Amino acid sequence: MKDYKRLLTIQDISCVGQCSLTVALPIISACGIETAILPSAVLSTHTGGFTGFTFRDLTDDIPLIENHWKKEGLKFDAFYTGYLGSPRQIDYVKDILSSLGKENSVNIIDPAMADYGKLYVGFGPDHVEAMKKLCENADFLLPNITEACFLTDSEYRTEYDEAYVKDLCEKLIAAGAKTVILTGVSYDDATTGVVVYSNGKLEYYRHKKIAQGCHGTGDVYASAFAGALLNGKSTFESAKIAADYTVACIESTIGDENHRYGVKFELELPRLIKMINN
Ligand code: PXL
Repeated sequence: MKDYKRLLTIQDISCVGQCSLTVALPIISACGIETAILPSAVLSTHTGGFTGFTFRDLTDDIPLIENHWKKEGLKFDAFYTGYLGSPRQIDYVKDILSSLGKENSVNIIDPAMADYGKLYVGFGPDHVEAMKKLCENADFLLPNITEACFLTDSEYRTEYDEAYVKDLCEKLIAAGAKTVILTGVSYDDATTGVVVYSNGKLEYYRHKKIAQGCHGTGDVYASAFAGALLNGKSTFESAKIAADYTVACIESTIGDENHRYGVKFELELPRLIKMINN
């Protein structure tokens, strides 16, 4: 019988916006992984570029759901956490990682809270402090440069060299993460890439940079990474597959001026599955 893994992903549902759960559930499921969800909040849209969005906080439901699952004896092979709505919610999530994990369960943590040097709307320093504690538990930590800076109290720079990047990774490892996958690492105008850092070794996968910034690409990346990793791909191969998939999703979307809130990740799912099965 084919190995069949069960992952729990905890993040919000942004009803429209192609990010968080509306991206994670289809992508990871398409990779052949049973994907349970724990919605941290329900928003009418994501918070980037939209105004007047609704926000239903589900923090109080989290321990109730956790307790039910505990009674049912449900356990997970892997966890993938993304955007979390409040520091209290982050504390609950930390508890779930220890109470509902199997012996060798894998924690994939995307500290989705900031980009372009700034925290997302509604987040402050208390959110960063809570997220630091969650990240101590990461087997795989997937920040962008902005998030890595907030998590390590480092200066955010738009121009940097490998020494700066290595320093960020080392600080994240010193804080408890086992492997860091740092996204959006760009040393020139034409290319960007992903750094994989663990056991003192830094590897870099460079790929094409597409000028237009699209929302939700961090979530698409982390979901594809989780899907590849749980299919037995190595960390570097998973980081590379996720990067190639994300670039393809952006390329499928650019040029459509009405579609600036997310990427058309659905159109590229066959490509992702092919790379995973290769
Ligand atoms: O893609 C990250 C994300 C997830 N969820 C919500 C967001 C964002 C980014 O802005 O607003 C609600």
